[in-house]
Amino acid sequence: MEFIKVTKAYDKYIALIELNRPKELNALNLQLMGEVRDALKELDQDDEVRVIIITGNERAFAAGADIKQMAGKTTVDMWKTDQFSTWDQINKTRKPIIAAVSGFALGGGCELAMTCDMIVASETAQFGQPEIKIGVMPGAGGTQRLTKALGKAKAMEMVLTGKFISAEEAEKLGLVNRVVPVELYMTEALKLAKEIASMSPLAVQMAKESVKRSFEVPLEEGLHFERKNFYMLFSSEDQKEGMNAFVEKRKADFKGK
Ligand code: DAK
Repeated sequence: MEFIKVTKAYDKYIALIELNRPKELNALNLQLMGEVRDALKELDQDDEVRVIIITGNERAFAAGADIKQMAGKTTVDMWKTDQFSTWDQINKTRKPIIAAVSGFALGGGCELAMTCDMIVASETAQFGQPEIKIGVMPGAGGTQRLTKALGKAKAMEMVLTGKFISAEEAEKLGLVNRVVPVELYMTEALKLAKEIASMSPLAVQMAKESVKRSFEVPLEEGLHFERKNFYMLFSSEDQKEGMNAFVEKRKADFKGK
């Protein structure tokens, strides 16, 4: 891996993917995105890992797709590289992903954060879809996910003017889970990850799948999907462990079985 670093923490339950092109503000070139896709695919299959965190550095989560790499590209070039399959793959990750965002989360960087399941932001984080300023528009979910998170008026303004919003505003608008001082954003993301990692990983993944489903289907179908997952969890050892632990007044020890 040249442009990301992958490490594990908390009894290997938590995997941390750090975007690592600091000089370019973590601009997402094809190779970096390929590495993120491959790492997520591997971590999703890794039984030890329960929660994944994606982060950048204090100055930038990611300042967008690599403009220098894209500048000379034609429609045919873009079609042939089929970068969307990379993004689709990321979106298919079953384990919960937390984006720990500090500094710039712009364009593809904002889209990557929104593709994650939760966002913990530092007070210095800035979110934006500035593609309009370089003659294009969001292409990796920005017009859809931002609109679903913020509503039409705010999303439209951000997408059509390219203006950034602060972490504080992003929290007010419901884009991020919480905002903390810059020196604490990783600690806070790890805290959230640990809390989720102490639950049954099967229940967590099925619950994630069900919440995500609500964005895709009408309520009736979503409720049906939720019920199937709910029933399914009653065939897991974790369900027995969780409920028995409650009855026996002890802490549950979930094994993901
Ligand atoms: N691409 C390439 N290099 C970038 C970059 C980017 N997006 N952002 C910053 N850099 C580089 C700068 O060129 C500079 O490099 P040197 O000139 O030193 O070699 C270095 O990072 C530091 O940046 P600045 O000197 O500009 O730093 P400042 O603090 O002055 O400004 C800034 C920070 C973030 C406001 C500014 O760098 C900026 O405006 N950056 C561009 C932000 C942007 O427009 N982002 C959207 C890019 S378009 C797709 C999926 C997704 C996408 C496309 C396709 N498919 C699946 C097909 C997404 C598209 C985008 O994200």
